[in-house]
Amino acid sequence: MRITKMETALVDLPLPEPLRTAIHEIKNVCCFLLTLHTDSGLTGEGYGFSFQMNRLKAIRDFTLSLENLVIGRDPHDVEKIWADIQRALNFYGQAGVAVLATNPIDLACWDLIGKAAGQPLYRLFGACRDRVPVYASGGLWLSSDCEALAREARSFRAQNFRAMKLRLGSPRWQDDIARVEAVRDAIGPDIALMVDANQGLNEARALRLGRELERFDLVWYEEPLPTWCDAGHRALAQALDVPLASGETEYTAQGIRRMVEHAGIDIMMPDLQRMGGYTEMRRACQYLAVREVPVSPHIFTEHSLHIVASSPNATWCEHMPWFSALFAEEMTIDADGMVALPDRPGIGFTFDPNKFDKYRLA
Ligand code: SMN
Ligand code: MG
Repeated sequence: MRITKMETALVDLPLPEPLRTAIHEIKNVCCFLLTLHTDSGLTGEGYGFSFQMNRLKAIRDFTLSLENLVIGRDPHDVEKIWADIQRALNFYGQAGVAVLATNPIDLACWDLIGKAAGQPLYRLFGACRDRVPVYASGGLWLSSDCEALAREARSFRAQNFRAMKLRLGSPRWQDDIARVEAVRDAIGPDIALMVDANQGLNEARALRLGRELERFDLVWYEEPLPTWCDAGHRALAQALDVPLASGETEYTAQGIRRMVEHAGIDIMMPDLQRMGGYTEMRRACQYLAVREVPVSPHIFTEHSLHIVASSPNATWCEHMPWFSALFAEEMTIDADGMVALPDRPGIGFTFDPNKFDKYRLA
């Protein structure tokens, strides 16, 4: 099987209302779709995303610049393709746009490998489960007040979720505690609760808030500090009785390794596009398994399901509904708050232009 053509599309998915985290103002979810055509007739699909279309176009252009390393290749040579791309992009750094641009190519190669084998990816990777626990992440934003948070939390529970994540980072820590109280009161003690401060705090604030958070039985306290604050994370981990999670803005398995070795984070959250696709994501997860560090992949639910189902150290899969508008196949949350892995070959979620055509850029 040889790759014959790269086809791209840009899709600008509007959100019903703007969202805020401690550091993001989010109005649109912009996606760059990549389809790899082959001489076998099979096609492989991958995508990348950002919040700004003008910057996403730069990622698309970087991906297209890699055409000479992709056309004519057999997607089964995905490790070599990944290495060739990183070598070609060494000048631009093994992070940022260079890695983000690699991701859709790597995803599409793996999609082709799965389709050629007639197997869903998690089974090719080596399955350890065929359904995975998910937590609701498409809500409980910093832009919602306590009343809205309680309403949303109850609605997540009614949709079968057994876990959910709340965004923190209010100007006053007392307001963050009121937000946690509102959600905990709404869902009761049996639903798992995570909180995420999106790198919005400094060490003193993160410690003050963290001490107050200890009484809520949280699954984790995510990104209290900027990603590079290794010493600050270490101090927090020592001082606090709540597990720390981080890692979503680290690039490649090397970034994940640095954080584990120097920051002492309890739960690592590698992000598929910042790993540069499944090839490096699996390397990161296997490194974390050796270090006995639990993994919960960051967003990209349709794709991350395969990582959670094939990584013994993976715990929760993040349920972010933003990208469902791209795919023909739907996902259901069962009565236990779990999602079953697709039995379809490859990624098992396929682009459906009928769903996104109205959001596509000319
Ligand atoms: C997040 C995800 C996507 C956009 C903004 C924030 C968040 C998470 O950090 O972990 O889900
Ligand atoms: Mg986060």
